[in-house]
Amino acid sequence: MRGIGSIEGCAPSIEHFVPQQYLAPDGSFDAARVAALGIPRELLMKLYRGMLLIRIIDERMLTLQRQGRISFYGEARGQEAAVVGTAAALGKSDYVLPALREAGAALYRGLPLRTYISQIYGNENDLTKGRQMPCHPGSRDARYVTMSSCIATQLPHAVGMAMAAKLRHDPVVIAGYMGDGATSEGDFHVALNFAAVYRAPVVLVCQNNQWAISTPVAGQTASPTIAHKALGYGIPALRVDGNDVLACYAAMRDAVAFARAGGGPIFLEALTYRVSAHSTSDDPSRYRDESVTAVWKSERDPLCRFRHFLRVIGALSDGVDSALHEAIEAEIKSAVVAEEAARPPALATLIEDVFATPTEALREQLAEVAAALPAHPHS
Ligand SMILES: Cc1ncc(C[n+]2csc(CCOP(=O)(O)OP(=O)(O)O)c2C)c(N)n1
Ligand SMILES: [Mg+2]
Repeated sequence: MRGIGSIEGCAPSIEHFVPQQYLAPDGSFDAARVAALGIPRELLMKLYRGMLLIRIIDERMLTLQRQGRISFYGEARGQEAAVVGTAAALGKSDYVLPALREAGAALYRGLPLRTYISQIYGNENDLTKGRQMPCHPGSRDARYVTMSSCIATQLPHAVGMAMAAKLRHDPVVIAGYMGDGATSEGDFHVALNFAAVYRAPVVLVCQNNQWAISTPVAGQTASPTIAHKALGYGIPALRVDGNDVLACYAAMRDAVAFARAGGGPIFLEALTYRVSAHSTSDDPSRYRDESVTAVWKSERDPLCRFRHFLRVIGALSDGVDSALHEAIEAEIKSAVVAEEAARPPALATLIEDVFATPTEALREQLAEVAAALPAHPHS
């Protein structure tokens, strides 16, 4: 999109929906246009680190899952630009309600790596006490609400939180993320309608990675773009190349400013591709042409594109890049060693957090479990 000014108050025509892009897939860019974005070099490097961190964590976690050391994992490979670019435009006191693939946003917002990995192991250090599937981190400190596995349920929550903020005159913005598949859910429509009517300060971000497990986006909707759905509800929409981190950041920055200034909800569609399997329980070669995936994985890779840009502008040398890789690898390795060695959550946590005082029935059941597990080291 050409900016908020061109969309405010009226639906743009379809030609406005050519995705905004600053870095072409081949790495070329218009230096003046990029400079006009005014992104400081320090932030550029932070974006790069955030993207690289996701890429390396995903590789490590996939290996751990294949070795049987963790039970499940869902990669965000190929979507690092959309995750980090959008997250970076939010303020510290804003909130994130994620969908499936935004854990990198939690890390970017300060979730400690060990805490993230403890959640994947579901051990005693896990903030959610092993009660969630792996890859469902949540953090009060990072203002990152635990992901809900039920597709799109986070969207009415995001809008509700935004309404609460509005009623309290709290200038926070809520970012509600979703995948393309989520836009067919009733919750999506409920959330958008309510947000539009009551002008909730929410930025709705769709990572359109073109697949919802085995359903391609063409089988998901007859809408020409996902962004059109927002227009139908009277919500202005932006569309970006989701593999261009600068485009994602710039659009999200505009969107957040729009929502914070009282403009109401705004929608951002980031066009990307799920180059990985849906999760470690999936085999995409059974339902899609993986030669298409190969193109996205190589020529359209968001990390390579951004790395090329950073090299051309002189912000990243081979030495700095490999030092960064090594530092991230070492950080992940020590987090895995520590969290793999950590104990499971104490047995009593099974009945905590439901009632202020656990009921007699729950206490009896706990005793029964404890008796059946005499060797359990934490009962
Ligand atoms: C309400 C609901 N229906 C179905 C599922 C099973 N399911 C899990 S992920 C998924 C696809 C989600 O696709 P999308 O929203 O595009 O996100 P992506 O996985 O591509 O990031 C489905 C159907 C679910 N978790 N919740
Ligand atoms: Mg999808």
